[in-house]
Amino acid sequence: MPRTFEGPLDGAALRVAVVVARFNELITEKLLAGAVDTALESGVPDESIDVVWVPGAFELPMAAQWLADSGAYDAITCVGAVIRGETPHFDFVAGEAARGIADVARESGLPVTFGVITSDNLAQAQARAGGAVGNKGREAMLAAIEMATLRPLVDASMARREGSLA
Ligand code: INI
Repeated sequence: MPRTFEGPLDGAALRVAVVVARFNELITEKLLAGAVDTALESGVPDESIDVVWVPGAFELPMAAQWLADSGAYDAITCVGAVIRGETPHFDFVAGEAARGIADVARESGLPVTFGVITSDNLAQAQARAGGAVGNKGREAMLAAIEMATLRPLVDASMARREGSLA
């Protein structure tokens, strides 16, 4: 039988941060609410949730890096909304946000999750911010919690395996 690892969605012991972009705030405030509500529903204590605002999605990776470097969090969720119709540099802003957030996650070893809507128009963004297609902030927080609780399971198992081989 293969050994299987899956992080439980239990945030009781976690400290989390949400980094939220102010650009398209009518959308991002809904993503923020989705992320915070999901953390609370998953058992993260209210006092263990911090929220950090930045100007736009382009700035999300830098703030996430600061928070990761602080050592104060088990997981970080980034939320933002980049809407193609509103900017000729959509691809740069969306691409840098995605690449930067992935870089911070890999380099810090901390779950830093991507709750950034990238859509063609406002209606598509609304649908993904608590509308018909769900809430990207909620999805990103669930991913953050799952990854944060998965890590110790994997670490402990690998340590046991190394111990048994020693
Ligand atoms: N930032 C966003 O979060 N979403 C957008 O749709 C957007 N548009 O349209 O340009 C946007 N631009 C600002 C950008 O994120 C930076 O804040 C700015 O370039 C300063 O670095």
